Amino acid sequence: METFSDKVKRLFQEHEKLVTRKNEPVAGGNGIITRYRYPVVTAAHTPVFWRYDLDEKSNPYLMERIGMNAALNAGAIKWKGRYLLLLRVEGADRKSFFAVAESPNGVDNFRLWDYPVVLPEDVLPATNVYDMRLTAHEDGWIYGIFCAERHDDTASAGDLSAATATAGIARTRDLKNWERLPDLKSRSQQRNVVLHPEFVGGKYALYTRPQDGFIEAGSGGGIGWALVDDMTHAEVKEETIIDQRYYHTIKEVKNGEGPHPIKTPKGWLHLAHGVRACAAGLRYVLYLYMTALDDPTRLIASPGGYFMAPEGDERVGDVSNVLFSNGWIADEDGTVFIYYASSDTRMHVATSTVDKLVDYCMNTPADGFSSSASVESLKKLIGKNLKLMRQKPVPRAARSCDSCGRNPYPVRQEPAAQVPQAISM
Ligand code: M1P
Repeated sequence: METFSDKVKRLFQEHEKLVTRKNEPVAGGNGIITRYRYPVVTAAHTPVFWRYDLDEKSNPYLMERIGMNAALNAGAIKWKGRYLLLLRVEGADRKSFFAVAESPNGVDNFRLWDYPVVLPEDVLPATNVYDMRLTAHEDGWIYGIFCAERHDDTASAGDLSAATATAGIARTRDLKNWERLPDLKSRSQQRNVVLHPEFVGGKYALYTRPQDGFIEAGSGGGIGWALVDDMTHAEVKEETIIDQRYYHTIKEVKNGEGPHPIKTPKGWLHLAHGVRACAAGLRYVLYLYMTALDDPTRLIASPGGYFMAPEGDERVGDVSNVLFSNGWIADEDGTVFIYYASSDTRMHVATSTVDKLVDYCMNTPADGFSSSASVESLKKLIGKNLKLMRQKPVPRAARSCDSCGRNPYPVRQEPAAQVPQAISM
């Protein structure tokens, strides 16, 4: 019979196997990013000693005492050569808190630090905190801005789900000891607030997301921008929208800045999420945009559509059909590690390069806001490609149907696109 200590040993062995599992890039894809086979962090990655009381006297059945539900929406930073995720861990009790997971290579072997982050509550205490964006600012501090959620006490009696969203602010120098600063003052509710890494005109700059209610963006037109004199008393006095929402796009209902933008020679590269509504509920996808180096509020590239959307198993979880990212790391060699959560349940990584992402932004057609505009973009690419294909024939195998050997594309019906001899069937 398995003894208590055998069971403990097994728990630790299984956990170790999970944490040290080698991750593998998934072959194929769209040439823009590479997904990885396994999630990088899940609730099961939390240490065994967080979940089990390992004392046989107080836990003779070796049962889980504190359940972990999800590990999601992580901020990210490269720190002393290691890849760190500042996770939002959600317990079985629905409370989220922050915890650091560290990896030597950015794609696997993420191991959580022994203790979760202890965030001082010496300001107005929050009921729930989540989705921290990390910014190593040029002032020398690492700032963490996150959503601080509290019950909306102005709601009618008995309404226990009414809540308010405010941007909580903390800072650290070692990711272990945190100083809590007063919440961001703002006329509206705020979620998805992110600190720009550089001073702009001598001021701190924030990406904001004004919203009328806890969920609804309402009159909040999109991703905003505000300059702040002092992070120890941060207040949004003036807010301008730099990336708008539009009807019938992937960001029709709301959008929000992801991690802080990456500085590239061609401009600031931004990762954000866009939300649309459908019969199945809200669908969250990721998109990119770029702003000018000399003016981070000036949009210089706005590729249409999503950059990443939920695929396969990513589609299902606590809040299905959601991709969300608030952390990425640009390495010295130009590799970009994009950390994203799927369906509010687990963390994944996808890799790309700064050059590829900039190329994607600069050369993906912008949203034309109508079906006919989309067809025009498509026609332009098709026309260009068919011309090229006539000049430089595509190998036969690439255009034939494996089983019947016939051309699967109806090019023969289109007189303008006569297939050249070398690739005709
Ligand atoms: O459930 C999806 C996401 O919903 C919220 O994001 P937003 O404010 O943009 O709608 C957040 O609660 C986020 O944590 C969550 O992943």
